[in-house]
Amino acid sequence: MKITITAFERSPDGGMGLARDTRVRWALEEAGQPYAVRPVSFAAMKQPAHLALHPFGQIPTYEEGGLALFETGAIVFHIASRYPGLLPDDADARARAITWIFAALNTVEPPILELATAKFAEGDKPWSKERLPLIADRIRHRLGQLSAHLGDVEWLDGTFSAGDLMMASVLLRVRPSGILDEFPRLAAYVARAEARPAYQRAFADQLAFNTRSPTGG
Ligand SMILES: N[C@@H](CCC(=O)N[C@@H](CS)C(=O)NCC(=O)O)C(=O)O
Repeated sequence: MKITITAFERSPDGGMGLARDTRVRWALEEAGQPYAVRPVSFAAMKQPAHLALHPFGQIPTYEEGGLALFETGAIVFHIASRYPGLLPDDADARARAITWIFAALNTVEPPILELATAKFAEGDKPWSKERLPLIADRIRHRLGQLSAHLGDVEWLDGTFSAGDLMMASVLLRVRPSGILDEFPRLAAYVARAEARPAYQRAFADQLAFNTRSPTGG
């Protein structure tokens, strides 16, 4: 069944791979599934046609036959459930890998998002200077806990899984702040994830997509 995802017509990051379509591309590459990408402009994202796919007017979305999904957690979980390669066969190991998807999105990503909001949407507010270090410390607290859990192992729970994909994807978003590099084990973990051929393909594809010429060449 043909898979189509949506992505920013032009990602605001210019192809750094931080927009969330990258994690979906990565999951599809890990699962060996071909897919098409439909670009959506900021204006089109808020129009009825896109809102029918994504009630919050965001990207990415995922269409496969009659199925339409939004939320990267649900999309990556769906890909990992439908295709082999991203979740272990053992039921308990599978449940633990799924737990890491939730942990990445519900526990690690929120303060990272808060930092981006504080910098880019609220950076001109008078209280912003005082707020930023508080958020940075909340991120450090979480990364410290994650680093302690990871220790010196390669992946969060045995073999690489959708949980690692989501966690590395979330951690990549904090790297530009410099905070990730304060945690060498986590920086190395992200580097291992980035070195995976599937990530390399996903990254290259989003870069080509976000730097294509306006005429489509
Ligand atoms: N929780 C959602 C967040 C989706 C999201 O924030 N998408 C961003 C791009 S990475 C977006 O569409 N931003 C534009 C907007 O919100 O108007 C998910 O994981 O899919």
